[in-house]
Amino acid sequence: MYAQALDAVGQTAPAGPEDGERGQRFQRRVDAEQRIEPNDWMPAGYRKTLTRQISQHAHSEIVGMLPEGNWITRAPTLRRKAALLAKIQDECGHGLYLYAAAETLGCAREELVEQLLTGKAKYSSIFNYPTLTWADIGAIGWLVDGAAIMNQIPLCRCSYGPYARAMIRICKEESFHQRQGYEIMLTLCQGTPQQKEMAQDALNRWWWPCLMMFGPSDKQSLHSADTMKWKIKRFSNDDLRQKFVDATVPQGHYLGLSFPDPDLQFDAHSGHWRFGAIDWSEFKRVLAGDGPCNRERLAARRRVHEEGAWVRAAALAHAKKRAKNQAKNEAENPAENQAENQAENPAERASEAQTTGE
Ligand code: FAQ
Repeated sequence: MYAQALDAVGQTAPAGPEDGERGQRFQRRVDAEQRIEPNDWMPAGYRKTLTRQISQHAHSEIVGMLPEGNWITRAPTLRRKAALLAKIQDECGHGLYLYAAAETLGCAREELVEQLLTGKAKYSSIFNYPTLTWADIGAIGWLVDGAAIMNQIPLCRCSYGPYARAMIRICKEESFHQRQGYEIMLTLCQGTPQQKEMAQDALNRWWWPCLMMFGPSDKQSLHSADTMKWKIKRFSNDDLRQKFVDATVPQGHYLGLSFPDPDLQFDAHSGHWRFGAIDWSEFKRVLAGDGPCNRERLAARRRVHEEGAWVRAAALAHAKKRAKNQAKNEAENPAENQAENQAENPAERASEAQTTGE
């Protein structure tokens, strides 16, 4: 009820023959690593899958504030509280840049938010797990942000300009988040035996859900073929998952922690850490709305949306009043406004001069 289960493989529409010469030209631009911008022609399938991915990403950032928000009032020191507050505000900012990027594809933000609140849109499975102890805040920074960075760094080279540019700033901030999380884990692991145990317990609970963040296996992935061809995604789900495991296992060992996977072992031949089978039935359950916190997360988003109705109404009333005053002012002082506009837009004037040959 809260999110859809996985649909049938091969459901997305690739750039079809109906796109003809335009479609081929588009693909040549993508292949030549040229950025696609909002006013450029693009295949309907490209627009659709980008809107889907960017909006799901935005929803994830917004819902992702909730598990950490749970610990703001209980952070152990003032320094930890300040860092956690700043991190959560960053996640909110990421959500807003991403909604803005999705809007450049022609859909209204209200519509996207509505899809989240009605349970039609997905958000990352990871945010349906609870934060039971302070160590979970360390584990989220270290592992969840670590996985997010692994997935998002290649998105800085995504073929769609507004998404790629949003990702640059987001990745810088995520990298700070990852380090603050690892530092929490390090402090706990160098503390009392109870603190270390708490860190180990957090790793035990977050490890497998973090591996699921990268999405279904390549064989099961619905969209990868299209999104890789369109250079939205640069690496497959399985490749990114492997990169994450390779980077993270030595970090865990440095902390003196063990991973909850008896099959985890280093394969000297390939240079990779081989890991055990992921329980995809759990992933499907969480996507279908039956994870530990799905209902709680959506109920929280719906409640704050309702409580924020007066802010949206006030912002709209203010914008309307401003526009009315501006129109009145322009009607009363046309000459003054013309001069002001010219002074404000030197670049526009220069380009006008060029086209008129002045
Ligand atoms: N959870 O065909 P694919 C963060 C869905 S941000 C839920 O492989 P695709 C920051 C998928 O949407 C974390 N659903 O899909 C932070 C599709 O369903 P649909 C979010 C998932 O798009 C840190 C279906 O399964 N990051 O953590 C998941 O090619 C700390 C089939 O899958 C992004 O969104 C999942 N884990 O690849 C915030 C990054 N995986 O749409 C707060 C951008 C798959 O057909 C605190 N997104 N699905 O109904 C991506 O890179 C891609 O969309 C993937 C999925 C890799 C997530």
